Amino acid sequence: MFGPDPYHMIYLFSDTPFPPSESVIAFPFEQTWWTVKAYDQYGSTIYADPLQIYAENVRAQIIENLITGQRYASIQQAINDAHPGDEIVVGPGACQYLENINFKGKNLTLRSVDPNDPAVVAATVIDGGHRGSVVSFSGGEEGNCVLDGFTLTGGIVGISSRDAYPTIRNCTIGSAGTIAIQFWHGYEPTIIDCTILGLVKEQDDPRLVADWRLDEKEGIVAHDSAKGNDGTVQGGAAWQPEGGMIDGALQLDGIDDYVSTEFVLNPADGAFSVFAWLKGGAPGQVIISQQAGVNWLMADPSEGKLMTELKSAGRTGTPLLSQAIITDGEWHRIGFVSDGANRALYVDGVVAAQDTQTGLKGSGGGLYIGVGENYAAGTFFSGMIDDVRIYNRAVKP
Ligand SMILES: [Ca+2]
Ligand SMILES: [Ca+2]
Repeated sequence: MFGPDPYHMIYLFSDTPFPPSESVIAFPFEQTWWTVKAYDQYGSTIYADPLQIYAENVRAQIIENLITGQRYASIQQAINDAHPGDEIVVGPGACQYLENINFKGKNLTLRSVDPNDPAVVAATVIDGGHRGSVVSFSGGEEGNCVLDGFTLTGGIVGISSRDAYPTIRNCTIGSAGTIAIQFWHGYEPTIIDCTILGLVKEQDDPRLVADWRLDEKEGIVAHDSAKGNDGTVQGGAAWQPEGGMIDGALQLDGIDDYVSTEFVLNPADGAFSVFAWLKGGAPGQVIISQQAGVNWLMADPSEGKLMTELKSAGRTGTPLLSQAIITDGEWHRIGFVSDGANRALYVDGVVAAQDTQTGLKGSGGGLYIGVGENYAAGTFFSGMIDDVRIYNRAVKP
């Protein structure tokens, strides 16, 4: 109850058996007093002494969906009610927002009042307490899912992103533990102008079925850090422990060097993805191929554009050629992704070619890294290859 003086409490805010869900964000009188009157189940009533409210002591917490105009008592409640594309604005808290937030796959914007003002960011704090992550992206959030202008603290981790690649801007990201951000292989969130107070950790992904990091210093074994499907280095290819894109890499001579592996997966079995870094090479050379199969990733024979021979088993099957030249001597991350019906080639995180081609032709053979499936002379790769990864699902790089 509110009133203009302690003896006239005339404005009733709520008399429900439940706590009021609305916030009082404007005082009803020039000088406002407030008190509490509570009933119990036996009809007894309790009064608290009225207190005067001083405006300078009160900063209302405002959580508002700008699209619907609806205000909320918690950030999570606002997200739960929101639709994709909505914009939720959170005012600087009188104290911290004690919540663990989950975007629940919704592509919406959650921002502070002024994400570009460091003072606002410092005053808009979400504290995850002693459990979980402060903010979770649990799957399906894309680049237009935006977290903008918050300070995250508490929680076991600051941000957890699984099967999502949201945009996180102007945030100070910390946690009560050592990890500020954790994400799962292949789904790295876009971090812009953030202060990260802790580790950024890539977690294991059970659908990563092979990962040859090529960080060895000697020997003929290329270790697979995902499933232990180690490869064998042939032809005397040279380890480059300092020369890779991610730590070390393998230098191939274009004559007889390559890596062979046991069977990893059959392209006919459905969605899968393959990625690798390369530097160098020449038109017609192959980065990855499959024994008794086709060339998965190669430079086209005339200009060195990324292409794949992974194609439908039927008569309509055709190779897929991009316009992206990969043999220009720079490091490039190349990839092929099939979701079972659509195939796409990626160069440096961007789609370079895509089409629809169902039912890829299968093979139960092992893989070659750095030579074509038929050992043809012009298919041996001359350059460096690094971090070859295979997933048994469609990954967006
Ligand atoms: Ca050699
Ligand atoms: Ca490496």
